[in-house]
Amino acid sequence: MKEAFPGVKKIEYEGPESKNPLAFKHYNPDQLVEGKTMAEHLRFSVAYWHAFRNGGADQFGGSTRLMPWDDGSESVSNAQNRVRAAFEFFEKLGVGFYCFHDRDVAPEGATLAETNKNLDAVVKVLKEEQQRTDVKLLWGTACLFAHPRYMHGAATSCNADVFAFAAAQVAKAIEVTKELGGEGYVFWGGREGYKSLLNTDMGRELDHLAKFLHMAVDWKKQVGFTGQFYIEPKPKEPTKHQYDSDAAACYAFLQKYNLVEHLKLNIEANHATLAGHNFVHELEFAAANGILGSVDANRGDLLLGWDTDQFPTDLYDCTFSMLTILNMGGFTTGGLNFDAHVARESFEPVDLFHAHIGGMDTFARGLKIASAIRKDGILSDFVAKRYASWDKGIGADIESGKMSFKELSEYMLKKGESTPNESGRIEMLENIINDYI
Ligand code: XUL
Ligand code: CO
Repeated sequence: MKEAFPGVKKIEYEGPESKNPLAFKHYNPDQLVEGKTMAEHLRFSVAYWHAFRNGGADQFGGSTRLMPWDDGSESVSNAQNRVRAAFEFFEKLGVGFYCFHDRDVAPEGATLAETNKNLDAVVKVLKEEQQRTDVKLLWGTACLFAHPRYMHGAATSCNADVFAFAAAQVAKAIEVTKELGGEGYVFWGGREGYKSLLNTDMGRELDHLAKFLHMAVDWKKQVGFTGQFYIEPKPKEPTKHQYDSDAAACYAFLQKYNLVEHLKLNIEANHATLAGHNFVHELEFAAANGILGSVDANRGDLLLGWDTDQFPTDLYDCTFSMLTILNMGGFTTGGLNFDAHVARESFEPVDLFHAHIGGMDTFARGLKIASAIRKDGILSDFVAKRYASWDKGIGADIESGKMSFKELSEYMLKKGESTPNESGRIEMLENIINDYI
């Protein structure tokens, strides 16, 4: 096959002074930060569906992107060529991982058996290319939302046969993920939600979703897949109400159905803002509950109410998210997957490089800044001091469970009034963060 990106050489680190748009200014893969290389901290991944399947179409017009390696057909040979183009891109970009849905990489056939055969034929090339390049699979997933059979949902469909089809599809997708050495597997509930309560039995649908995930956990053991399972929260799109609406809703669901030990969360920045949260709020909630697994790194547009999936270039967001990730001890199986697409106007192949370079450099800067903040201890010292009343005396007694309402009433009746509060100093802290950025 001809080179897919003939005009682009391997992207190198040239440092902050470089003016070369096709070079990294901050992402220096081998540079050590807190004892690990940047590559080990950030674990960047390319999302196959956006980088190689999304042509830029929107509700008002068709695809704009030039993809000279793609003949536009739904043939297996075209899918295999696309894989070779994708791995040339991963290699030139210097990224360690990629992610895909089953239907991104291989075309759907007339029957499930035919579809599985198509998938196997493409997985063979994925495996060859992984071996050739050492690029790894961060996670695999199944597309349970695009085909018309999933119009009412997959695991939450009113049609039991559709549940069965989805189960068979996920079983195969888990097998394929294992075959490719995937480090994780994501469940994003594409159409697991509802549009109208008039035709929906919500309790039954939630029970079905839990049953589906338990079956997946059993299957994982049966086939010997040792990667991490994740749920990806999202509040809306495509259904009006999605069951996995945010990190807290997912955590409650996992707890109710005894699934916490089996699934962590894959937090996506743009999904957090759609849920009315900051990206870092979702990360922090997941980390505080021990279920932060991986990240879909992108950005929304607060003036638009939909999932715009833009590349992350907001330094504040990237700094705060890296602070949370460093504070929790870093990724294990997870990473930063660019679930983002180039703008419809950025239609040339080279734009794919510019987009990813920007995302990688912004997170690398965020990592360096977050590490400097941690080293100086300014935020952690402030927070520790703010909660100092809990370290001894009455606070320590409450935390250790020695106190009841009776004793606290006696304590306060004797004291008469609580110790005065101290300022939260929010503006001062915001100014300090700006000094680091
Ligand atoms: C949809 C979304 C998905 C998941 C994988 O908004 O983020 O692409 O990341 O199914
Ligand atoms: Co995503």
